[in-house]
Amino acid sequence: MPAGGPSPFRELFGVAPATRAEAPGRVNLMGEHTDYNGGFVVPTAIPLRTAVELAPRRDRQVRVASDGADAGAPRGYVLGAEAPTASWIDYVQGCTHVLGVAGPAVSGFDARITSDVPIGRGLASSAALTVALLRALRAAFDLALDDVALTLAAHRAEYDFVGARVGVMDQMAASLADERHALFLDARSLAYERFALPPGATLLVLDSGVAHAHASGDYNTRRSECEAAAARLGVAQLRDVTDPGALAPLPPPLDRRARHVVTENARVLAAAAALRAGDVAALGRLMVASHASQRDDFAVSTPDVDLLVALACAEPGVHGARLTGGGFGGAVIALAEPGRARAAAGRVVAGCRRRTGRGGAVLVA
Ligand code: GAF
Repeated sequence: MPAGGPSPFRELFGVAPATRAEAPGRVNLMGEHTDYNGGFVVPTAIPLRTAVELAPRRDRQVRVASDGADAGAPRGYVLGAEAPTASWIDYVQGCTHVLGVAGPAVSGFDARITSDVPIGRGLASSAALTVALLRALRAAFDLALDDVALTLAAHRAEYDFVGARVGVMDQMAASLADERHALFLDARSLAYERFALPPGATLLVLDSGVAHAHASGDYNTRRSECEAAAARLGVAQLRDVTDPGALAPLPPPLDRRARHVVTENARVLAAAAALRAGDVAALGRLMVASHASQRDDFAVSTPDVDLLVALACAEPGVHGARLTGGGFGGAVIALAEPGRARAAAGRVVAGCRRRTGRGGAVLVA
């Protein structure tokens, strides 16, 4: 756009935006599929973000344009008549639906979404969108929502309206995490603590090029398996089991699913201790163990993701690597010595492309 020319928002809607808000994507350093089991996670924000520009309207019409998947003319709906469509607009509808349940808090609005958080790569693009949108709505309509209430509204939009039975980690990270700290979160009590990321390591984010969709299938199946395991063991959530030996009565595959959750929770606690001590070598070893558990017990990895992890771990100067996020494709994180990180990332991605002929990109170094 030439300097001084009309903004894309004005070109779309004929008015200037009244407000603009942002939220980041995240990677999870440790604790995969533990949040909906009442356990622990330790995500951190990444420098990829979603922004929402927004202008209130006088009627109850909502019009939203996105630069994402099906970019183009704005999509629309009427407040109070939200209905799922199995597309990105459902995340917007989910937010206004959740706000509307509490009363007519907002009027219609025009909004424009821009984002560089890739969709379906395990980097919490949907939470970045819902948290950014709710922040914009909070500012535009002066809503009395503190950050935790806003986080929970974003979670309900995804869980209740979109139908992805996700835990609360991604919304908490989008709302409360930053790029210099890890957010150590108890997903049951929502108590959290921030640890500075160790200065002796660089975090790499490597994309497998394979996308997932949590609202359709495998993720919800894993959650149901965990709930079935907890019910058979007579506990409220798998968080309540700390001894893997107690899982012996479970039939396969529930025994393996539960073993991942129980051992992964222990790894989060160990990772928090390693972060506190600035022990990057220990953190790297925990990442490697976490990946094996996700691959062998929880069955959420894919051959391309396993290859990225194996190539990364074979690089000198890389402390460890693991699948991050919900899995079934997505991205890998690796912890590397700062002076060797970029070169290692380039070689890993090139090696992956050579072997598979597809995918593989450095998203954040
Ligand atoms: C997805 C979900 F949204 C999170 O709640 C979490 O369960 C994660 O997968 C796996 O750890 O990102």
